[in-house]
Formats: sequence, C-alpha cells, structure tokens
Amino acid sequence: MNIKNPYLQKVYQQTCDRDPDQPEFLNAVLEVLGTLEPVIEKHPEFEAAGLIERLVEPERMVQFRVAWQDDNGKTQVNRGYRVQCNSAIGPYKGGLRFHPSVNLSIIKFLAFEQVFKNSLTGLPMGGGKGGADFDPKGKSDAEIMRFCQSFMTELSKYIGAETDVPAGDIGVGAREIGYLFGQYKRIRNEYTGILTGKGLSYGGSLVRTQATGYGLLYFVREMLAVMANDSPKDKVTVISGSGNVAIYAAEKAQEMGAKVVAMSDSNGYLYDPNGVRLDVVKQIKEVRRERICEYVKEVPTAQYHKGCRGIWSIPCEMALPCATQNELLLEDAQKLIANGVKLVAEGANMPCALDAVAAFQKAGVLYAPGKASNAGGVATSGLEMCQNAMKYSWSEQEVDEKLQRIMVSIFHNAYTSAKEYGMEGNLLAGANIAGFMKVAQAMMAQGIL
Ligand code: NDP
Ligand code: 2IT
Repeated sequence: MNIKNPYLQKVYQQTCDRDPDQPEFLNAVLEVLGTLEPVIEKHPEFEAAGLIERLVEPERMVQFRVAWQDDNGKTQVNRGYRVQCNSAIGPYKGGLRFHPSVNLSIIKFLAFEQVFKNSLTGLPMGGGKGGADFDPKGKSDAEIMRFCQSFMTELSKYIGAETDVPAGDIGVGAREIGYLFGQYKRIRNEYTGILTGKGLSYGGSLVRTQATGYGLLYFVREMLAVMANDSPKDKVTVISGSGNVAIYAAEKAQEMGAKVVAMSDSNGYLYDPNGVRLDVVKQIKEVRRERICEYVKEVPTAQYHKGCRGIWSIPCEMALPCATQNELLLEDAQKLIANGVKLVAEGANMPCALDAVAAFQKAGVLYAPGKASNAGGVATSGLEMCQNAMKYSWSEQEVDEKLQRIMVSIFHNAYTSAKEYGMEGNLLAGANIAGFMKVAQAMMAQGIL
C-alpha cells in the first residue's frame, strides 16, 4: 500500500521512526492512512491542527506486572497492558486478549483499529485494548481465576464505567470476564457495568456471546444483496478459527442456508464436505476446551489436516477469516481467487495481509474489512452498557434487531462514503473514511489535546 499525500506520508514516516519495532501497529496505521488521502485534501484544517499526528499517538498506555501462583505453588509473572488510544467520542472501549503472542505492538494495533470500528457503530465509544502474554491453554480453572484476579487488581486503577470499559477477545470469554468482574467489585465495592460480555445473571446482555459472528453474517447478507444482488444461501463457506467469533459466524451462516465446510484452530483444520456439525464443534471447543482435531473422531467422514493456513486451499465462494491477524497471506489470497472465491469478510481483526487485500480488490472479489464487518461484538457491548446504565434488560429479539440495524447501517455508511470519495465498492476506504470523520470532527471541536 502506498501513501501519496505528503502530509500523511510524513506522519507515517514519523510513526515508523518512533516505533520501528512495532510491525502490527505500523501495518494498521498504514492501512488507515493509505485510504485517507481524499479526506485530507478536502480538509486542510486537519493538517493545521496536527490531527493525524495525534490520532496515531495513544492518549495513554499502561504496562504492568501480573504475578500469580500456579497449582504447584510456583510464582509466575506475566506482562499486562491497557492502551487507551482515543476518547474523542466516548469512554475507551475494547477487549482484553490473553495469548502468549501479546506485546505492545499487537495491543496498540488493536486499540487503533478499535477507534474507527467503535465510531462506525454510531454509539458513543472511544477506542482501547488490553491484555496479557498469558497462555490460558492447559491452565486449571483455579489458575485462570488467580491470574484474572491479579490482572484486575492492577487494571482496576485505570478503568471505570465512564472511563474505560474492557471486554473479551482471544483467550478471554465468559469465564474470564466473570472472574475479572468479581475482583473489580470486591476491590472497589462498586456494582457497575465495568466490563461487557458479562454473564446474564450479573448484568450481561442477551446476544453478546453470538454478536460478533451473527453481526458478520448480517453485514455479509446486506453486502451481497447490494453489491451483487445475491445472498449467502447455498454458498460453500470456509471459516477459520473455532473460537467465539468463528462458531457464531458458522451458526448464522448455516441459518442463512450457507454450507460451511471447514473450520480450524492454531494446530490445523477440519474439512467436512457434508457441512460442519456445529453441535460437535461447540461440544469440543466450548464445553471440553479441546482441539479441533477431535472432530474427526466423532465425524469420521470428515478430514483433519495439520497446519492452519491450508484451510485457504479449499475451494469456496465465501471465506470468513475469524482467527487472528495475518492469518491469510498473499499466496492464500491467490489460491482463493484461483478457486473462484466471491466474497471475503473479516471476522477477526486484520486477518488478511495488506497485499492479500489488494489482490482481492484487484480480482473483483467482494472484500469487507474487520473494522466494519466484525463491529457487531463491540456494538452489542455498547448495547450492554446502555442496559446497565438504565438498570434494565432488553429481550433477545430487541437486542438482535438493534444489532441487525447497526450492521446494515455500518455497511451503507462504508459503501456510501467510498462512493462519495470516488472509490465505489472499496469498503476498506469507505469504512476508514466514515469511521475517521466522526472522530476527527469530535477532536477538532475539543481543541488541541
Ligand atoms: P477465541 O479465543 O474465542 O478464539 C480464537 C480462535 O482463533 C481459536 O480457534 C484459536 O485457536 C485461533 N487462533 C488464535 N491465535 C491464533 C494463531 N496465532 N494462529 C492460528 N489460529 C489462532 O477468540 P475470538 O473468537 O473472540 O477472536 C477471534 C478474532 O476475532 C480475533 O482477531 C479477535 O480480535 C476478533 N474479534 C473478536 C471479537 C469478540 O467479540 N470476541 C469482536 C471482534 C473481533 P487456538 O485455540 O488453537 O488458539
Ligand atoms: O475486537 C473487538 O471489537 C472486540 N474484541 C470486542 C470489544 C468489546 O468491547 O466488546
């Protein structure tokens, strides 16, 4: 991706010079700045106010020690983070990731993306992200609890229902949110909506568990209808990952009549030409917390292959990457294109490398960037915050209808913005521009901060 505008180019270069060791963050900055040229040309006041320089510098970043005892009584030390990127349009909002790969670059990239995503939802949420380089795999329940309690003891100093509201992400689901919430309540003696993704018995919202995956398919349905006069029905579909986002993307895709033939985890992928049995996947991943290779023991007609990127060599019409960043590279994109893929929509955050995205766009494949198509999770978190503030709960139907409306509106916002700036069909540019404009206007109104 090239940046032609001299101001954007200068800011990108300064960002590279400042943090040369943060490839994921620099990639996310390049992806956004690479599409903002027409906006900057139309609004010279943004340059005069140093707006882009401020946008790429998080408002605050904290890094902290998380010490905890394992089941053998041995002390373990992990590193915790919270990056509060931008609060122009609302309190910081964004998930927590527990994965051994977590570092400052990854948390900064996720926080930066979250700023635009949250803006696109239309709800008043700024952008943040956090996490730890803790590996939940193979840990006992008691170890997870002790880790979460130690993590929250420190994090609680920096968050608040009107300041910063974390949620889940990779490695942080309902169990972890429960332990984190309990510890916050115990330390502060305060029962507030400090986290989203909570259990239904203590302030959670219906549909939050399913929201990212369902939202992805609501977006895809609208995108296919408007851009191709088509629908997900009967489309052979490949979904990477088998976590929260992947499972509920698969569920809604099947409900819409698509044929989901493959899913994966970080060790390998399953191929089930008869259509993936989601009851089996849920049992393995959600209940037993085991590996996806177990699937073939229960469905012997399916195949299991080691290595996760092989999933992109399966011929399909829809590809939904729902695992992690940079899981789909240029050569994977080329295979998908050669096999006739029609649509790629991101459930994960930046799963497609920038040159893979360029290849899809060049080949005329419909492409949806994660900051638009996976925004259903954080949007429903926003609805959870709203219910908490009202001390009230909406029905499943009410939340689901609001989620559908938000996803349809995000699609149209991105689609229309792309058209307005002469890039019809380029949802990446459209989503970046639409997400950026609201944040930029709020920043301009609030002065130099
Ligand atoms: P989960 O922890 O529930 O699942 C993650 C899935 O991705 C697992 O199948 C995991 O496999 C796989 N995975 C993780 N890291 C890697 C890796 N390095 N290589 C290959 N596979 C990997 O997380 P979520 O489903 O919540 O998150 C998935 C993606 O969606 C992330 O990019 C996240 O940021 C994004 N997202 C999540 C939202 C949410 O509400 N949860 C909202 C919007 C986006 P394994 O079990 O082997 O690790
Ligand atoms: O990447 C994301 O949007 C999330 N992990 C969800 C964040 C949230 O606050 O619900």
